[in-house]
Amino acid sequence: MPVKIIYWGGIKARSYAVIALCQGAGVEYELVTTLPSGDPLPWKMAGTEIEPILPFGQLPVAQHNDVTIGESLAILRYVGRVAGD
Ligand SMILES: N[C@@H](CCC(=O)N[C@@H](CS)C(=O)NCC(=O)O)C(=O)O
Repeated sequence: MPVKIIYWGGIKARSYAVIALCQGAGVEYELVTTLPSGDPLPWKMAGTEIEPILPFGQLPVAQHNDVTIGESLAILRYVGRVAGD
């Protein structure tokens, strides 16, 4: 099952390192983009339909099997473990 990476569409920003690690380590992933609320900036996740699944109310979030992880550094660590580190 691929690691699902959820992030805003159009920019990579904090999802970039996660995507790069998946690619470099050969971990299958699926990028799922979502739209933030509020235009113009600052974009906020509060009030969006996916807010309930965000552990800390922010993106990126990763989902894999029955695990949902917030915080990009924690996601990197998780992907490292999936890769066998
Ligand atoms: N420390 C967090 C920061 C996450 C963060 O700032 N996410 C921003 C997008 S880059 C966000 O979700 N902003 C919308 C909000 O705060 O509602 C991480 O590294 O994952």
